[in-house]
Amino acid sequence: MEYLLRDLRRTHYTSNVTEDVIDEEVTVMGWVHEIRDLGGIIFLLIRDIEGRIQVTAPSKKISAEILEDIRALRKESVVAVKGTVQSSSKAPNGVEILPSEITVLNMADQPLPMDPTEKVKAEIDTRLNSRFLDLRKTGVSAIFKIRNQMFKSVREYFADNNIIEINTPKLVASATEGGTELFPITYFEREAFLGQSPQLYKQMMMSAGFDKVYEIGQIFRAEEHDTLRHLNEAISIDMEASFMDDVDVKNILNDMMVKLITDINDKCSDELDILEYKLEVPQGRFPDIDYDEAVDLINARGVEMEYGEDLSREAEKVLGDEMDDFYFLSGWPTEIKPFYVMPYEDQPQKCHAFDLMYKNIELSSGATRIHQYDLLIEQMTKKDLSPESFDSYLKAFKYGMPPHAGWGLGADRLNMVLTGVENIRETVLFPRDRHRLTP
Ligand code: AMO
Repeated sequence: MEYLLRDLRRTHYTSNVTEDVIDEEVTVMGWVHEIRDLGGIIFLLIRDIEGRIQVTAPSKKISAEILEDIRALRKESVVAVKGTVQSSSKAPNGVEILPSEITVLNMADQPLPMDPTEKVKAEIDTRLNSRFLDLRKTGVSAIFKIRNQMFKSVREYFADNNIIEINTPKLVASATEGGTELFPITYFEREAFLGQSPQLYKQMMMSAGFDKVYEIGQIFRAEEHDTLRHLNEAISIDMEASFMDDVDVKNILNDMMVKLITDINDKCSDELDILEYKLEVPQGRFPDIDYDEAVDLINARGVEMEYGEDLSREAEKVLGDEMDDFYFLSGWPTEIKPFYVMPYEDQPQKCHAFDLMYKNIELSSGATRIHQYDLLIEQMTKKDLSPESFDSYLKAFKYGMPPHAGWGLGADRLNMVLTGVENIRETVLFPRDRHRLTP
């Protein structure tokens, strides 16, 4: 048995083995998905990133040596199969490969810790414990193919609108988001934290004159939540724009969602079919409900909510049932939003903050920011934050900070919406939650 690649190279992915290459010699490489030995004939299903192809070995046509090699194969082993393509009405794709050479590149141990053929449903924990095998499933890799298109479309949207990509530090000195906890770390002789949000940096980039910026990066939240929508390490798509307010950046978010969903429908139709999921492209502007109105509505539907509270799960469900799929929830109480959010001029107990909701999931939060130094200090003090610990941030507001606004959009939650999965862990290769730090 051979285990090395040497000068062996793939000539075709399984998806390229079609009626166009009948009678041609091809080499495919992948995993042994299935072996069916009927005595006189053996069927192999080889799987790669693109799909599966049947390899058919009738004992009358194939050498005894190759038949022996096939019989020795174990499920999920890695192989290279060279052979001739022939048409077959019985093969799943109408063609099959008649093998002339089988090279085992790695034999898989048995039994497998889990079955990656989707025949047996496994619990999420079992799946995550052997995630490399779980990710071999077509239905699971479809989520990540959609995720790939999601980031591609988002980047395209930003590039088309002259929004500059930035990268900001994730090792930071202070908190930005009230309410969620920080992960402390030891940074040489001092205490530091893992960043909760690029908030302060994206705002500083407005003072730096970059006009419009975005970042796609990790955010770390030491929340003890154990829900289907929270992770302790998530990906946030953040944007910030100068000379704009909350309404302008809502429009940006709205337009980006429409492009994104249109793209996913156009470019990932196979993956959506695999997931048996339909995505509707939203039309026009998303409706907008004011926080006060939402509180009244929630109470009217029998779920108690006091003015000034954040939405409970039950309250989110009420709104999800009443509103369109996508909607904005705006005009939040200043008290429960972070210090950097601009209060209404005439009614400072309310502020220019909004959330973008999809049914009952919060996808994004954003706001017009305070750009005046004195007002920022005032708001920090009201929230019991010490301005001294924000020195390097505050400096950026003293020497020419333009009015600005922005938002943060949870990429993993967005991925849930685009694939229809109900557990956020499904959208992350190696999720980090309250109980999981491996693999
Ligand atoms: P916020 O804290 O609301 O706002 O976060 C923005 C979005 O990030 C996602 N998100 C999470 N996703 C999974 N697990 C978590 N634990 C988690 N926490 C947040 C959500 C959320 O809507 N600085 C502001 C944004 C801004 O104003 O620009 C911020 O971080 O989808």
